[in-house]
Amino acid sequence: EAQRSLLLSSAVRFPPLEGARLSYGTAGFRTDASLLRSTVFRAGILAALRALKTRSVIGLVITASHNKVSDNGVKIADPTGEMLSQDWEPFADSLAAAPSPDHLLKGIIEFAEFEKIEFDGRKVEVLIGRDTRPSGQSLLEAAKLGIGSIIGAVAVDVGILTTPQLHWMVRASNCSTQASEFDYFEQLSRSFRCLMDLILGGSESNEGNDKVVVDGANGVGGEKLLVLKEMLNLKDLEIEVRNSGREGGVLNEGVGADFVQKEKVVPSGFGPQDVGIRCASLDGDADRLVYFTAPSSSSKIELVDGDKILSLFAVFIKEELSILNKEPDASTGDDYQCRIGVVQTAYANGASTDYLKRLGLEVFFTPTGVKYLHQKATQYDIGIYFEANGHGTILFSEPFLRWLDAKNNELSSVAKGSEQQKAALRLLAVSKLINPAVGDALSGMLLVEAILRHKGWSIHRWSELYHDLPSKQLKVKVVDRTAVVTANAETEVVKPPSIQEAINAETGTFAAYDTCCLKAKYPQGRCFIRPSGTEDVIRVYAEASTQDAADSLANSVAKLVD
Ligand code: NG1
Ligand code: ZN
Repeated sequence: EAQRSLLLSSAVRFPPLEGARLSYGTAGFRTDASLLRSTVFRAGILAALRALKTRSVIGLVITASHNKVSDNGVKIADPTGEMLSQDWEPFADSLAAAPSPDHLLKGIIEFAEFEKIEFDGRKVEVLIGRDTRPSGQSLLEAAKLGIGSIIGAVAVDVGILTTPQLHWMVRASNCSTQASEFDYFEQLSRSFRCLMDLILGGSESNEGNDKVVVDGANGVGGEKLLVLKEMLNLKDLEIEVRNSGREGGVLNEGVGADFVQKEKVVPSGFGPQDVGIRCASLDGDADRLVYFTAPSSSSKIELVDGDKILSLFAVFIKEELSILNKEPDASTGDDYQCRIGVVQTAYANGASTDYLKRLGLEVFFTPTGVKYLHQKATQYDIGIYFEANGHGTILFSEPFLRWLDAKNNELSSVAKGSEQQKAALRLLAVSKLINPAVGDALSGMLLVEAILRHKGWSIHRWSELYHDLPSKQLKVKVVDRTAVVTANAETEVVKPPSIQEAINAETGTFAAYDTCCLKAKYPQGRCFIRPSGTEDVIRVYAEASTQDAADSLANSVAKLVD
C-alpha cells in the first residue's frame, strides 16, 4: 500500500508524452531532451525494479552519445555491466507508453508479480551517470525520483562519466570493493604500464610515432582522457587532447567519431598542421573510437575505423597465442583449445571481413547494436567485436583466463622471462586493460597505442592491413520506420516484400546464368537497408569497387525507400 501511494504521488509529477511514442531501441530511449523527463522518470522505476529483481547494483546512463546536443537519452546497464537484458525491453516500452499514472501503476504491479519481484524494503543501489549535455541535470532529477519511488531502491549519483566508465563501475560494484571512478583510472593505467613494460624491449624504434592527437568531440571523453593522462605520466607517448569542451565548442558539432567516420573529413580543430600525425576521435560519450590522418591535398582523410581496430587487435592476439603455444622446449604440456571469434555487423567493410577470414578467424554477423555483438562474443574464449563506427571490445572467458593465469605461473618457474611467458603476461595485461562491460574509447585507444608500439607500426602501416572498399551511407526520413523489417543480420529486407528484389536488381545480383554475358552492374557491389534504432530514419549502406559506384548504388536504393 505504501508502495502504491508513493508511486502514484511521484508519477503525477511526470505526465506522459503526448503523441511521440518511444521504444527501447539499439541504445535505450533517445529523442529530443525536452520530451524525455517522463520517460527518464519511468526508466528510473525500471532500473529500480531490475535492481530488486537481480539483487545487484544496476546502472542508469543519461546520454545521447553522438547525437546532437539538444537530444538526450537513457539506458540501463545490467549487473555485469552489459546492456539491459533483452527480455525486459518490452516492459520498458510499455512503461514508457503508459498513458496515465494509474496505468503505470497497474503495469508495474502486473510485471512485478510476473517476475516475482519482492518489495521487502531490502536496500539495492542504482548508479546514475550522465554525459555533459546541459539537459542531463534535470533528467538526473527525474531518474532519481523514479528510483526513489520504489521502496528499497537507492539512487547514487556518480556524476558526469563516459558511458563505458559507468558500465565498468556497475560491473565492478557487483564483484569487488574497488569500483570507483578512481579505481577505473587506476586499473587502466596500471595495466597499460604493465603492457608497455612487456613490449618496450622488443620493439623497433618508434621515432616520429610517439604522439597521438585526440578529438574529444567536445564531450566527456576529452576531459577524462586528460585525467587518465595525468595518472599515466608517460615519457614515451605524448597524448594531445583537442575539442575537450573547454574551448567552448559544441558537443558533436563538426567533431567526434561519428562525424569523422561518416563524413570522412577532419574534425574541427584539425588541419594541414596535422599531416603525418596519428589522430584519433572519440564520440560524445566516449564509447566509440576511430583513428585517422589528416590529408595533405584532397579533403578526404585516411580513415582507420572500427573494422581496422578490430583487425589490429585480432592480429596481435593471434600472434601472442601462437607464441604462447609454440615453444616446445618450455611447453608444459597442458594445451588449451582457445576459440577465438570475431563479431561484426553488416556495416563492416567487406574488405575487413575478407582479411579476417584470410587470417583464419571465425567471423560471425549479428544485427546492429552492441547488445547483439556483445552477447555473441561471450560465446568464445576470446571474442573480439566491433561495429565499423568504432564501438567494440574484447571479451575473455573465465576458463581461458584461469588457464592463462596457471600457464603463466608454470612458465615463471620453468621459463621465466622467455618470450612465451611474456606472451602470457601480455595477454593477461590486455584482459585487464580492455573494458569487459562494453566498448570503451579510452581503454581501446591505450590498447591500440600499445600494439602499434609493440609492432613498431605507423598508422599508415596499420591502415595498409587491407584497403577498404569504397562505401556510402545515407539516411532517408520516413513516417514509420517499423514498416521495414529485415532478416539475416539485417542484410535482407523481408517486409515490404518487393523491396529486396528491387535492391537485388539495382545491385546487379543476377542469377548465375546471367553472369557470363552480363557485366555486374556494380562490381563488388553490396547494399542493404534497415530501420535505425535511434532515429526516425531508414539507413542505406552501399559498397562497391569505386566511390562513384558506391554513391550511385546508395542513391538509387535510397530512392526505392522514399
Ligand atoms: P542505429 O541508429 O540503430 O543505426 C546507431 C549506430 C549503431 C549503434 C547505435 C547506438 C550505425 C550505422 N548505427 O544505431 O551502430 O552505435 O547508434 O549508439 O552506426
Ligand atoms: Zn557513444
